Amino acid sequence: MSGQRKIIHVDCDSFYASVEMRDDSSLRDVPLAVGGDGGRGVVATCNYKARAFGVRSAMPASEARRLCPGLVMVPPDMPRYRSVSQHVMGILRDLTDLVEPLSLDEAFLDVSDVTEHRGSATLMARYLRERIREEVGITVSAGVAPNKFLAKIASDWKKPDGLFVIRPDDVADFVRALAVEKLFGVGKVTAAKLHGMGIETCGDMQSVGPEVLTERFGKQGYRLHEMAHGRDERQVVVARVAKSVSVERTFSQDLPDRSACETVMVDLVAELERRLARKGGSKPIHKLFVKIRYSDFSTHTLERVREQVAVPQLDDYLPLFRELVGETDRPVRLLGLGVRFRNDDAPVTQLRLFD
Ligand code: TTP
Ligand code: MG
Repeated sequence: MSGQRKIIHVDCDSFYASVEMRDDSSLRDVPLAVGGDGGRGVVATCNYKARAFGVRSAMPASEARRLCPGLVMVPPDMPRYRSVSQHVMGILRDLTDLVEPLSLDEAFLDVSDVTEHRGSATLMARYLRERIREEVGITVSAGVAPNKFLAKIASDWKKPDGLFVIRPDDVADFVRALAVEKLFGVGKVTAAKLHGMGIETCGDMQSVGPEVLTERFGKQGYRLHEMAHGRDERQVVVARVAKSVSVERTFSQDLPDRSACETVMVDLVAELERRLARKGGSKPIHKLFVKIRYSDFSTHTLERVREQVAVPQLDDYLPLFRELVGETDRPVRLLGLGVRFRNDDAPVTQLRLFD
């Protein structure tokens, strides 16, 4: 490993609720929860006004209402949260390719080799928070540290709308006072066991030593020992880049002829466009392809290089389809279409071996 790493962890504040407040000004000054409001509804998240009443994620809606009688509840709108998430992740990826999303609203960045912002991870985190606030219209909290586990703790430290930095020189002092509950993987059960051993902080854990911890907790014990010393070698792992995106549909009743297929392709093209927006981003397209399965289960595909299309339309696929099926009308069981991306930039992966 080459020297000290610089990791940023970014986590949007009360994410679903923040999106709702952004898009509807009447929700900005009220205690707000997002979730199912019915008899068995559950709170997905809530804004910080509602948290002041004790409302929390995963709480039954009925309990949330009891704690906070003025609570406003709205149903979740996942497509909108996904699109806001893409916007946020796009801003992060502008800074570096080494972005590892953990969910819609949080990600790790390895900025060790970024030279912009004078190479300062603190300045980078400030810049990201500012840009997301201005361009997306929501607030995010960020943590900066020499590794993932500390960066994640740091982003939580000053939430909401906060930034907290743990410099390499601060790590020893920081972890010594850190409650074991804050450690990754330490839930109620492990915490209770540790307390039973007289261990409240990482400092306490340091004095116990790795043998005792491994004996008591198995493999997790060693990780606890490492974290108690502020160590975590896990790399930021960038997801493998999609090589293709496609949609296909199997019909409960075979499509009788070519014109029926062409009608269905209108829907498939629309679905492909949505999926491309989600998965493909703005990657350049290399090929288009069409797949067909006849009622006798024989399957055929045809692909053609088409580099000029940005978002493929029905007219881009019809020639391929017609070439593939020829003149005969045979009943069709499955129809699919898709794109393959140009593969000239090697995928940025930093795969590593932890756990
Ligand atoms: P979190 O980041 O855990 O929570 P949050 O963004 O709402 O609040 P904050 O980070 O400021 O503490 O989760 C992100 C989103 O995931 C959250 O907005 C809603 C969803 N979620 C659920 O649907 N159910 C849950 O139990 C949790 C914890 C989150
Ligand atoms: Mg969050």
